[in-house]
Amino acid sequence: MKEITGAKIVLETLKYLGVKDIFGYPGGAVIPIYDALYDFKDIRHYMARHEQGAVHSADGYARTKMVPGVCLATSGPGATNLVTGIMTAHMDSVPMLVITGQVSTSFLGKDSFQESDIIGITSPITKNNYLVRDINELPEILKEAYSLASHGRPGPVLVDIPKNIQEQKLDYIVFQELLKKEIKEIKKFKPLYEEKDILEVEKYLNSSEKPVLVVGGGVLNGDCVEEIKLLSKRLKLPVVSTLMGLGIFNKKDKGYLGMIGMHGLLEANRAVDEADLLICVGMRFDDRIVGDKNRFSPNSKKIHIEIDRAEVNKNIVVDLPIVGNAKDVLKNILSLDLKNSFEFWRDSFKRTKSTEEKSLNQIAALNVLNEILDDDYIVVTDVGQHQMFTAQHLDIKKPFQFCTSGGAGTMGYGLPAAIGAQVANPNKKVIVIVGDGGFQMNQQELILLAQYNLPVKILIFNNGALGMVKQWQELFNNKRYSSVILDINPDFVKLGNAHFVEGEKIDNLQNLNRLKEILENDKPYLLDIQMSFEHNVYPIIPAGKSYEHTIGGV
Ligand SMILES: Cc1ncc(C[n+]2csc(CCOP(=O)(O)OP(=O)(O)O)c2C)c(N)n1
Repeated sequence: MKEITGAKIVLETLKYLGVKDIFGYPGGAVIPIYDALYDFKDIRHYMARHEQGAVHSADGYARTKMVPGVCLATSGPGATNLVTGIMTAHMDSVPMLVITGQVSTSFLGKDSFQESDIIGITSPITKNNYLVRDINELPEILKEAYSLASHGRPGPVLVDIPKNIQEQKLDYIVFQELLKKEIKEIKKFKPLYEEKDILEVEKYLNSSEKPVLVVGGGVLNGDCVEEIKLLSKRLKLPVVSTLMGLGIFNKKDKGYLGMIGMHGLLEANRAVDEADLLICVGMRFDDRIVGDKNRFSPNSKKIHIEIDRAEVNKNIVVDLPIVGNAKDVLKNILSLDLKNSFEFWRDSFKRTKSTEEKSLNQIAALNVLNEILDDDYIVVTDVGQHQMFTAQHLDIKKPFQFCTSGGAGTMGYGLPAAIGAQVANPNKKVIVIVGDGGFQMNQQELILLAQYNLPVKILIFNNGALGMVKQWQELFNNKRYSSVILDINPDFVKLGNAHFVEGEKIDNLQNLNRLKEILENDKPYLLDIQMSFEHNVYPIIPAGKSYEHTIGGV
């Protein structure tokens, strides 16, 4: 009788689901899976140098390929090292299948060596998680988990597999049957809105003179970019975006004013502040968008189109919630005979233009990038000032071209996420913009560029500081710079070289012109770009405050 091990079942099921690449790190409780990977030809395993690297790579893969990213780690510390990455994916609704090894079932609950209750630990940051106790359930659980990850509002799902289940064997024919068996159908999401809600939209539009369309990451996840663009064109609406929605609209789209929120562009925030109607799609009124919730867009009625009913009326109480699939909702709205046009109001805004810079700084570097980048680029950022500068000034041309940790704001995300994005998109040019602080959080992942020939270009915006925190200490703590000055940094170019990545330091504006040549090269490259310690990101609305408290910006 031909048999198959639990470990092999994992790989065969992943293959069946169409998984081609996984990111992981081995250890005692996953040795059977790694043994099965040894001669398994259909899945490529990318070996991170830290589990946090693996999970962020799976995240970057998912965000730029629109399929769940898959990562694998051992029990105990291996599994807990994934936690930040799972939370990062959870906060930004990124589909991900996380597989962890667990101690054998007879050792569960005994504080066994490298036992951690990863189910308990990740319950609040996964869509669901499963501890597999029976090999017969393994194929079904993996299929269900994979499907759940991208169903409805996407997110991470974890499957914890005890070592003895990986070692057990199952009749191969039984496995084949289980593999092909339809999984319990995840019921198609039943919309919670009714036709009358769609008709209400027309009423709201008819009594509005100053509507603004607010787009969030849910528009990307909900595959309704086309519909949202049609709506904005038909009604001639001004449009603003959350951080997660960047790329849906671009500079060429009429009425598009850019990012809103704490570091939103002045005109974009002004539009929200002055609006009498907000049509918000696939966003969740995060506090970085809202600030003071009693003063957020104070004169507007609010329509909220959202798939996750838990997000409705959570942060902001709205006037017309429409809970459902945004694509369907927008199609329904578009089928109304809407005659409204808000051209005059829309054209009263001028999108904030990036200033021309005379010295080397973040904006100057982004201005140069804007001249180079075309549809073939993917830009990943880390977290901090460089991220906000990029969100404000980079002209992201297309959906899924920009990848950043929004809700979690996870430093250390950039480099491994860029690795995942490059694996997912071998024919695209992947750039990661990262601060000198954040780069040091997962710099060990550099070696993957050489190991797997990944031509990622690293742009370190090196300002000798944990810039974003320094900015807060400067503005709100009387310049008491506490543990934010990085006056001793590694020599980043040498660090790159030690990982077989060439690079150079750029310390004047003229040398930035070399960027084009560097970015076109098919090798990885590291640029250590010297930025001033002083340069801060403006505008900024202090936390918990509203538009009228905006500091800076032009
Ligand atoms: C894991 C983690 N730890 C701490 C923070 C808090 N934090 C937010 S931005 C920032 C500074 C980032 O500095 P750097 O990477 O040099 O980028 P810059 O702001 O200078 O562009 C810090 C410490 C965080 N977001 N994530």
